Amino acid sequence: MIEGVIFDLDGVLVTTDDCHYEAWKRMADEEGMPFDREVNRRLRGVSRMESLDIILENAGRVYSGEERTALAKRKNAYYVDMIHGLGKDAILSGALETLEKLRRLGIKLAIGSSSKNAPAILDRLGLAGYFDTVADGNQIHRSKPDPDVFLLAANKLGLQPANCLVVEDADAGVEAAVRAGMRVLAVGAAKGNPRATVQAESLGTFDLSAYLSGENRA
Ligand code: B16
Ligand code: MG
Repeated sequence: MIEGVIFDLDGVLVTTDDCHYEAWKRMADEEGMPFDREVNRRLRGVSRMESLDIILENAGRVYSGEERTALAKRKNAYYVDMIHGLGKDAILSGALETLEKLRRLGIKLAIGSSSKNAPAILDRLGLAGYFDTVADGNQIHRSKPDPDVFLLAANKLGLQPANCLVVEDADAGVEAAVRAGMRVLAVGAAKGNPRATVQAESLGTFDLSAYLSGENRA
């Protein structure tokens, strides 16, 4: 029985995955570091500092702790600037319809995001009211692929992991959900991940409420 759905935020509900890429790209270009969409794929779902470490693998020299902190701070400033400019068109296709249908079915809803900016994005786009609880990068020490953020979300919902389904666009997030003992719908960049329970292009091409109704009847 699926009683709760835990949504990743960036790349599942909103287009901010692209803002993360643009902000890292600006920083990397300024520093003369190689960075492209292929490397960016490995950044999906992982924390800010771990993302920076992946970019620095190709940087050609070792960066001190102070330098790393400054680079991450600069990227975040670029990112925060971008999210201040976001409007409702940043909400991905099918997201609102899915949230509304699941609420009508009585399914509990949570956010499980690695991002420390998740609360600001939810407020800015008027999404906060859809969720019973939010677990994000401010509340955990180990980000995806560790299961912590999803286990925290389930705990805050008062549900067992086996009764939760995660929606993810990151391979690291699919892995985190599997390690948490949850089922997982892989969308976007994670579509095709063999570890996922079910796959779809996006929430716009998949009727999650019909899927859950079917699973819960079976
Ligand atoms: P921040 P998600 C993740 O969010 C992003 O996918 C990842 O690219 C980012 O590095 C991470 O949040 C941390 O974000 O720098 O805003 O704290 O996909 O788990 O919602
Ligand atoms: Mg994501």
